[in-house]
Amino acid sequence: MSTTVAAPAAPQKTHCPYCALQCGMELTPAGTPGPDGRAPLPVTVAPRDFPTNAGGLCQKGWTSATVLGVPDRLTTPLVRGADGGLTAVTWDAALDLVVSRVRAVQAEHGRHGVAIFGGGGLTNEKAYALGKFARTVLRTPNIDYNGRFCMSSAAAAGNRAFGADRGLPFPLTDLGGADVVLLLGSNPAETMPPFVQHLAGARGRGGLMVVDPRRSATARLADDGQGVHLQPVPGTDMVVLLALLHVVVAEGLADRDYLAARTTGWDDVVRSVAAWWPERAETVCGIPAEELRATARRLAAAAPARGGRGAYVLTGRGVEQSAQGTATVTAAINLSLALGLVGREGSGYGCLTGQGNGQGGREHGQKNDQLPGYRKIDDPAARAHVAGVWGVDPATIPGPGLPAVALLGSLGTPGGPHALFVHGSNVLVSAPNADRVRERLAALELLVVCDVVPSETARMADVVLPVTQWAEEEGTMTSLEGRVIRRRQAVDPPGEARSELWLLAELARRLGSDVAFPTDPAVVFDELARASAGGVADYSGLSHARLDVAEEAGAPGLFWPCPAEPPGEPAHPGTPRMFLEEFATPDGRARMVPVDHAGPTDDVRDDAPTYLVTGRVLQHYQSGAQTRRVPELDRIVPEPYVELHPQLGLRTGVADGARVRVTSARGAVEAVARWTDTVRPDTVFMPFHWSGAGSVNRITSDAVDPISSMPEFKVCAVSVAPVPQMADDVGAHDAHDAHDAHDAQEVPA
Ligand SMILES: Nc1nc2c(c(=O)[nH]1)N[C@H]1C(S)=C(S)[C@@H](COP(=O)(O)OP(=O)(O)OC[C@H]3O[C@@H](n4cnc5c(=O)[nH]c(N)nc54)[C@H](O)[C@@H]3O)O[C@H]1N2
Ligand SMILES: Nc1nc2c(c(=O)[nH]1)N[C@H]1C(S)=C(S)[C@@H](COP(=O)(O)OP(=O)(O)OC[C@H]3O[C@@H](n4cnc5c(=O)[nH]c(N)nc54)[C@H](O)[C@@H]3O)O[C@H]1N2
Ligand code: SF4
Ligand SMILES: [Mo]
Repeated sequence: MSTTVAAPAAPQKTHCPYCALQCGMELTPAGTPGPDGRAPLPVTVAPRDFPTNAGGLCQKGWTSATVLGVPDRLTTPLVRGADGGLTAVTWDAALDLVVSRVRAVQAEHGRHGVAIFGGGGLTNEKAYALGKFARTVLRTPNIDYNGRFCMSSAAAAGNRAFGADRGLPFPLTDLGGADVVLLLGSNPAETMPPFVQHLAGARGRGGLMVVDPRRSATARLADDGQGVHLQPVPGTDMVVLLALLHVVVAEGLADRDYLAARTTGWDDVVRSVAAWWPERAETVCGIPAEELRATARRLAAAAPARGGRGAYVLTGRGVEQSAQGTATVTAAINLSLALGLVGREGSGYGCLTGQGNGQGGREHGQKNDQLPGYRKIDDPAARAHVAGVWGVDPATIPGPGLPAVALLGSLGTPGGPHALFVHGSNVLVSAPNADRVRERLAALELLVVCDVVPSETARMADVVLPVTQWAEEEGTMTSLEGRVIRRRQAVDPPGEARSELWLLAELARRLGSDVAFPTDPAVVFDELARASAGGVADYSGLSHARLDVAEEAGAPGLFWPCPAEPPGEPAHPGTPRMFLEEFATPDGRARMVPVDHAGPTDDVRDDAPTYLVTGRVLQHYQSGAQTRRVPELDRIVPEPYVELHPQLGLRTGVADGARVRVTSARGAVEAVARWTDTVRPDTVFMPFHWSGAGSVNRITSDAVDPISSMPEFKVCAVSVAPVPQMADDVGAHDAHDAHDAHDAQEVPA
């Protein structure tokens, strides 16, 4: 039944499984191949030279191969038995069960009653197949993915302003030449450590500017004359940006020629920042007016129009995961356009995409409102083109479905989905207001989770399907720069683990569909390329073979758009730098849109006077499903914690190292307190990588941005108190552990 080819027992050039930097690595099977030529575990990981990492890897990358052989790796399908536990079964039995339950749900609730939740870590091929499966086999509108948690505000703002959303519309190595890099809400020193080398140029010229309510590892890179750290009140970056643009206007620092030639909407934007003079902004964001003025002047001086070497404005999740995330990114774009930075070599605006395939994952149709090639699902021409590639009637392709938070919130409700397939996300840990998500998952008639390990979400499933992971499969990923790169197989999958391409093809066949689902990733890519032809994200000039040849010839990946050229013409070289001539809007100009400050939805108040901000630590990745299973990483950061300022600790009676309870309108979590003066005294910080009593998403807000539907993970209001040390403390823990154990069924080894 296996469709995977035995991997040759030779070193393979591939990329890290985790973040969007997609550091280049080489995997070498360390054992001797068996008589069948199969490459056994373990494999050794070595960094290799690739433009984003230049030979570097972070701790997660170095230890990534451990996840291939973890003791609880899923190796066989599991179904929930009469006793409530998960039991190993054959693929046939598991798929038969899925098919009969899907049919029952469809019969009772209609086609939209079955939903899919995808992931930004899936290869381009899998993301494409998943969207196609939803629209042609299930014929449900309800497919969305975890990129909604991650990239959607920057994507919405980029699409609106530039007509296209490629996180970095320039190669990362361009950063090195700039005088100034302004980083808003991004902590690459922990989230993409090898990225830091690209900041060396700006640091050397004193031009690294970091905006973060914490003095993060990245903010510390701006010490000793290498730049500045602005430490705003959480959720007020909008005000910082409006004030910077106010100064640019007031002091005549804008690039008037560029604005006239390349943009529309400038006059409205000028009016919109008039009321945000620095002294007023200071009262909201807490950054001294003179610091705002100095920052605006330094940034403007770096702009090409003023004779500088160039400047980049980059946003991360700190400003995007907000109910005003799209507006805040728009403010960052307005500032960049005012200074003439965008679509110009040596300067630019970009957002730092997070997940391994966060960029490609948002292009090929696993978004609720999207068809491949970054096409809109409600555009008749797009529907006709893609229907032609799929061999279906355009009228059978459903319209837009529910975005992620609404999708999860409607599970098991009247009119909502009653069956859910999860591919590449651990929503029980990573979605906002997670206790509510647990309730909704429990209300489903069918939960199918495809994963490589028994994640918290998998342990709630009715059916768990073991799939192949990065080093066990072929495919492509698209890095944070929009560079399409090859993922290569180095080892064979264990046990009965199967590729999701095979799994979707099997389900399509068993559900009676006659739509073709190829299982060879190279063939799927060719189809994806045809489906993307003429779209915003055009891959039609690419193929696995072309990418392999280009890499051999020293071109590590090719940038989209890369359209197919007519026969006889030289192949399109790809597009490292976008918008140099014009933007992807109908009139070729960037659209400036006025925005204003609203503040967090769940803002501080008397009974919740402290800001909670959330984010990441170097050693753990996302929900921790993978990195918590790597002993070297787990040992360094074994449990959740709460960073708080000593002043707040003294005021609330929470000692350093003691257990602290953090309570929001949604509930309470408990973890170890870590005193640090790197966080503002009005703010606590928690990483989100764990389940259980200290799982911060049990208390985060599920308010969403009205344009992008991205949830407000970053800022909510909480109160902070010591956890009583006595008997009732023990009681509280027991109760929580019991609650967890109840839902998290043991998985047979
Ligand atoms: N180690 C590690 N690396 C990762 C990941 C991981 O889980 N672990 N995940 C990958 C993914 S998917 C992503 S999306 C990226 C995310 O990469 P980043 O965006 O760099 O990561 P975060 O830690 O979520 O947030 C960055 C910073 O935002 C700050 N912040 C919080 N609230 C605010 C605010 O109101 N304003 C401002 N200006 N800043 C604020 C936090 O203090 C934090 O330092 O990382 C990728 N790389
Ligand atoms: N409070 C708070 N919450 C956040 C954030 C935050 O900053 N603060 N950040 C948000 C962001 S930016 C993101 S991206 C999300 C991410 O959170 P999740 O969506 O939960 O991401 P992961 O933990 O990476 O989950 C990926 C799962 O897919 C599995 N997997 C790996 N490879 C494959 C594959 O090829 N196929 C399949 N089917 N499964 C695979 C992994 O084992 C893992 O269980 O978290 C969000 N949640
Ligand atoms: S920075 Fe990202 S891609 Fe590079 S090794 Fe670390 S996790 Fe992997
Ligand atoms: Mo992300």
